Amino acid sequence: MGPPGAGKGTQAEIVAERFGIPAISTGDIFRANVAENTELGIEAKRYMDAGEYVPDAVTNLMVRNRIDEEDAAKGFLLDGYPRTLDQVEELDGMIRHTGHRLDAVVVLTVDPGELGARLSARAQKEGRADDTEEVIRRRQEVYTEQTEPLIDVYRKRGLLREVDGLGEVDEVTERIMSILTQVEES
Ligand code: B4P
Repeated sequence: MGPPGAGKGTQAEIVAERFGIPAISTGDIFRANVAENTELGIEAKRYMDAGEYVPDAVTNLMVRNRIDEEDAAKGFLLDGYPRTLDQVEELDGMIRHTGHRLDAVVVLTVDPGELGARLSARAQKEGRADDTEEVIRRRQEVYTEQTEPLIDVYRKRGLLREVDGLGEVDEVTERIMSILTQVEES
């Protein structure tokens, strides 16, 4: 978890590879569908371009199908999911069904000024439609309203691991790895 631009996607890919499990990024799946112009992509694009979350029903079904795939049987890392309280409950139900359990919830914390700079840089590099100044502001608001409350939910469950997301990508990775290695050993 973490606000837009915290580096979730960047870290998720590296960390999942180290553990030999798939990184399941809802943002990436939506973007792939947008690129292929699928029905899901057409629906998701309307929300993403406005900085809003894609409706829970659509997102939950997509994740449910994805974690049922064979490569996720031994475990997976979720990037950008859950983002709402409804998604938290749905995920609980999904993993009860598959027999997985949540080992840890990593939150990347980054100063808001740095987030803006990162997303503007990404806008220039990748040209993402949701990286304009106005949409970035809306995404930050949506995160505060809908996703920040999840931090307390997972803290109460004893699963939360807060990681400083400032610094070089490698430094952040090592911070995450050292925490997750302790979780794995306990
Ligand atoms: P995401 O794709 O999850 O996008 P994000 O929050 O903007 O990015 P992230 O934090 O992963 O940042 P990144 O690593 O790229 O979601 C996009 C949209 O999809 C959402 O707004 C929503 O509409 C929809 N969506 C996704 N999941 C959903 C859900 N569960 N429910 C409903 N809707 C959903 O890093 C950002 C930039 O920083 C990159 O350019 C990177 O190179 C740079 N960076 C990373 N680490 C750095 C570091 N340490 N130092 C300097 N720069 C760094």
